[in-house]
Amino acid sequence: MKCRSCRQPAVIEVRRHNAGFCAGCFLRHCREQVARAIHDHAMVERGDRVLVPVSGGKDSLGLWDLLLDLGYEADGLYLGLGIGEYSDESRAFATGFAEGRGLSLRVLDLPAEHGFGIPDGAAAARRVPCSACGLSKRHLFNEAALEGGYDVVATGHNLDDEAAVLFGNVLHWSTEYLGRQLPVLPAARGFVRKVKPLIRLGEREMAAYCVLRGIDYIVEECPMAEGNRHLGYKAALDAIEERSPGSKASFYLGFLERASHRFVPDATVEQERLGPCISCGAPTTGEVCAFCRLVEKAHAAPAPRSEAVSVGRPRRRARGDA
Ligand code: Q46
Ligand code: ZN
Repeated sequence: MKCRSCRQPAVIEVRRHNAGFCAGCFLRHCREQVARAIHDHAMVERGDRVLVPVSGGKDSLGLWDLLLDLGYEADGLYLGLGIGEYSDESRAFATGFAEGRGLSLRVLDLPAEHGFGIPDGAAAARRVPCSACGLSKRHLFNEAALEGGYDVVATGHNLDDEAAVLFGNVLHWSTEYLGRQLPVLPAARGFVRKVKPLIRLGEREMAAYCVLRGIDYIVEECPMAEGNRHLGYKAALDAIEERSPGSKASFYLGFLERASHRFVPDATVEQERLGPCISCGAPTTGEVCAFCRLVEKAHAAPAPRSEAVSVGRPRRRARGDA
């Protein structure tokens, strides 16, 4: 197979585009896809300060690299989740990337700063781990961005991730989630703008991008992911994509173009009910935000499984931003 652009031998085939690329043209293709997503959805403006939460995986490290390459001012944020060896390893990949390139990376640690790790916090709150993890990340990324004066948080959700989430939301007709499943969530009352610049690149493309750019990333999946519904949706879409290349892109990008606006009113109702959490000041629809409730439950749990639970107490401070 030859490269679609320059006719040199191809090193990767992207079936969705029915094309092969040589290394140089593939890297350019990735940059173009990110630049197009940013432009089409007005994600980031020149001069914006971007915060990129990095997990040590291919998507977040690749995104950080791509944003810098495209000339954006982007710093990293690593959040330790207290998931045993997996967290130790992922942190080493994130710090290794930043140190190797002389980049600014802020490191936060859930057990050290809030007194619990995801496995214990989830058990204490009777939530599935990914739910406790997701709400902690949303809260702490937003808080870090506000504290650091960043304009935007850019996360490494790729096309496969977004198509799988959409699939789940459609299966259950979760219209409120569908109304928020946008590649840009604008800044609003205590929330920093959030963007997903990798929506036009799949998992395989991101892995190839990192290999070709010499980016070392953690290949191992988070052990907490096992059995979660998201992986089932991904597998179902993979099977469809195998038979019909381009299905994921037309499903997700078609949703953005033709259907997403229909669900926005369902999400707006929730937004209008937001007020400040009485404990931390973050925006919430209740009195106390979901993260503070999780922290309370983790601390109240009688028999923590990890030593991390005794490390600290929840921080109580007011932030009058919401
Ligand atoms: S880190 Fe957290 Fe993921 Fe692990 S606990 Fe689930 S959500 S799987 S991106
Ligand atoms: Zn709170």
